[in-house]
Amino acid sequence: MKIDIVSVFPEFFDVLRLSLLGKAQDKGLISIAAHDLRDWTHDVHHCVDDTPVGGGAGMVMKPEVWGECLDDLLRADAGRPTLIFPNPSAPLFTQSDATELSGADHLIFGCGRYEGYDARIPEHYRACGIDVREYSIGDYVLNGGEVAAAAMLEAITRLIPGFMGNPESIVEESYTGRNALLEHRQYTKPAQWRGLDVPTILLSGDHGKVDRYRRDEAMRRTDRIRPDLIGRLVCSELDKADLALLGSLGWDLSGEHPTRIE
Ligand code: 6GU
Repeated sequence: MKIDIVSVFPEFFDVLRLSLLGKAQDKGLISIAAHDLRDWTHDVHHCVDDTPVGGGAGMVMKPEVWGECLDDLLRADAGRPTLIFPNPSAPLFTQSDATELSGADHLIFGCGRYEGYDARIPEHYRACGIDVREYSIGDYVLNGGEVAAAAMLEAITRLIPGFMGNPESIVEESYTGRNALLEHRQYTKPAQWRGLDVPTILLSGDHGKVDRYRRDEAMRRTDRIRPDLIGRLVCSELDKADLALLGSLGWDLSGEHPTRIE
């Protein structure tokens, strides 16, 4: 997978050399290039923004500079590129978006700063028939798209076959698959630490019991912290023990999805 990132702070992405992302680049699984948007300006001040039309606070990134930059990056493309613009006012980026995009062959992240970018930029490339996505990474405000792009990039690339040392760790983790729950808590040795015990059932060696304990724990945690995820489970895909537990936690399981009993 080829990844281009456009930003006025391209050095921000030096961190992507570290850890598994660095290894994936060394292995040739992905190639990442961070570009300085100001390289596509023609004025002495390398200006990339201007005041918002219609008034208001802050600055908006100019379409002409982005247009020249993205045209160049798209011209170099042989496959099907996907353009991604981090945007706090866009739909939430989810694990299923990450899964879908992990099959792409070229991603281009366009990181806006200040109050954002001219809305005609994504509109133009969409009209050209390019796959253009705008995503937020959560309900909070960042100074620019850089942190959001790094988060999405990490979520996407770790799903590329061969990226992870142990591919099984992807199968079991939170938010994966149709019946997504928060993951159960994890423990390692020693069995006792500062007066706190590992749950004894995990030491039993009985895999069936351990699996059930973990599943119950995952459902209880999800019920408490993210009941919206319980509401998205599919009742017909739950086993007897799942249904009994959710029933005891106050869920009605007679429909397609669980609903809270008031
Ligand atoms: Cl994608 N950008 C910015 N600036 N803030 C955010 C965000 C994106 N997602 C959540 N907050």
